Amino acid sequence: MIWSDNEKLSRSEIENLQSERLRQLVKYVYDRVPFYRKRFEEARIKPADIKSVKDIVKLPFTTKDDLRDNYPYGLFAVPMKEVVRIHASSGTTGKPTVVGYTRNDLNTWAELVARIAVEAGASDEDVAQIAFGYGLFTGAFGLHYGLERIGATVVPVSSGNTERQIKLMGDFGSTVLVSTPSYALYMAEVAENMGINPKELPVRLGLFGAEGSTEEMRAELEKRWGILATENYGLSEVMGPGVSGECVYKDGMHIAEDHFIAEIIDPESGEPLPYGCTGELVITPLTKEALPVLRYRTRDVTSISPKPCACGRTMARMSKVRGRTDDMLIIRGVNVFPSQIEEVLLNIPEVGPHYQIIVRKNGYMDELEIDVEVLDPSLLERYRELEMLRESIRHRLKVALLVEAKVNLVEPRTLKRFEGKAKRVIDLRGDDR
Ligand code: DLL
Repeated sequence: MIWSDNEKLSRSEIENLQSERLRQLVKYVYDRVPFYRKRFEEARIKPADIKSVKDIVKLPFTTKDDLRDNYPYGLFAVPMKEVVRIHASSGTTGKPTVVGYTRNDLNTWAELVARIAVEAGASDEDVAQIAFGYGLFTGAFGLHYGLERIGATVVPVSSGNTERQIKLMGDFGSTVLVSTPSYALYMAEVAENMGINPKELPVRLGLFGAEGSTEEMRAELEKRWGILATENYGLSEVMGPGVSGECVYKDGMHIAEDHFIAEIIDPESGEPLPYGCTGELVITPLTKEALPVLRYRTRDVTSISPKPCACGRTMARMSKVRGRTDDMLIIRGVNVFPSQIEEVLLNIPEVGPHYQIIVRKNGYMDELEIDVEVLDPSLLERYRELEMLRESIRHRLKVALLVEAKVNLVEPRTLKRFEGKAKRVIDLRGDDR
C-alpha cells in the first residue's frame, strides 16, 4: 500500500510542486522572520528572484548555530499562541535547539510518519511498541502520532526498563518495534538473558532510526530478532522523524520530496553536488508554519538517487548516512567514520556487535583504540588464539581505514549499552587539535 498519491508523482510533477511551495516559503520567511529578511538583504536577493527549485542555490544556508543564536524562539514565524508543541534536540554541547509546531505542522508530521510506517509495511493490524524516550526528543512523539494515524495500536512504553519492555512485548503482542538500532540490539541481549528467544516474541518489523547503522548491523538485528529491520531518518530542526524512510526493498530511504527539498553539497565549499555524489545533506522543509528554515545544513553525509523504486514510489532515495561531518575522526590526517569501523567488526564472527572507539593523543600522535567484546569468554584464556584474532582484526582495520588501531578484546557484556542514541566514540584529545 502507498499512503499518499504524492508518492507516485512524476519527476516533473515533483519539481513543479517544489517550485510552487518554495516560492511561497521564501515570501513567507521574508515577511515573517527578521533573521531571514536580513540574510536576504545581505545577499541582495528578493523573494521574486526565486522562481523555481533550481534557484534554491541562491538562498543562504541555515546552520545549527543560527538556531542556537536565536534560542529559544527567535526564528519562529508565528506568534506563540499558534504554537501547540515544542521539542528540542538533546544538545549535549551548549544550548539545545528548540523547535515549534503549529496544529497544521503536527498534522503534516503525523502524515509523513504515517507514510514511512506504511512504506516499511506497518498497518492497522499492528501493535507498535515505541521504545524511544518520550520527552523533548522528537522520536517518540513523531512515531507515536504517525502510527496512530495509520490505525496501528500504539504502546508508548518509552525507553529503558528493558526487562519490563520485553515482558510487555510478549504480553501485548507487539508486532512492530520502534527504537534506535543500538537499543534494539541491547533489547535482544536482555531478552536472551531472561531466557527468552527474541525470535519467539511477536515482533515482525523494526522501524529503526535516530542514529546511523551499517548493513552489517541490520543483518545482526534481523538475525537476532527474526524480523524485517527497516530504517528511517529525520532531524528535529526540519521536523523530526518522517523526512525519509525505507520501503520493504530496503534500498535507500525515500525522501518526502513534496515537503522537503534535499540537496547534497560539498561540506567544504558549500557547492551543490549532482545526484549520486556523496556529500552533506541540506534540507529545506517546504510546508512548515512555526519554524520554517531555508537550506538547513544537516552535517549528515549521504548521497541521493532520483531513480524510481521497485515499490512504485518515485520519491528520490537517500543512502544510509555514512556519518556526520562533525563525527568524522581525523586520525593522523586520515578521515575515519565510525561506521567504517563497525563494518569491519561486524564481519568478524568471533566478536560481538558491541564496541567502543577511543581516540587519544600520545605526544603529537593521534592514537585510535578499539574495545570490542569477544563472543566466547573462554577465548580470553587462550592466549595464542586471542593474539591471532587481535592481529587479524588489527590488519582488517588497517586495510579498511588506512590507519593503525590498537585492538582490545574484552569480555562479553562489559562495554556500555545504549537505550537511546549510541555514543560509541570517546575522543580524549581535547580542544587543542
Ligand atoms: O533523531 C529524529 C528521528 C527520530 C529520526 C527517530 C528517526 C527516528 P534529532 O534528535 O534532532 O532527531 O537528531 C538528528 O540524528 O542529523 C542524524 O545525524 C541522526 N539520525 C537520525 N536518523 C538517522 C539515520 C532525530 N537513520 C540527527 N541514520 C540527524 C543516521 C540518523 N543518522
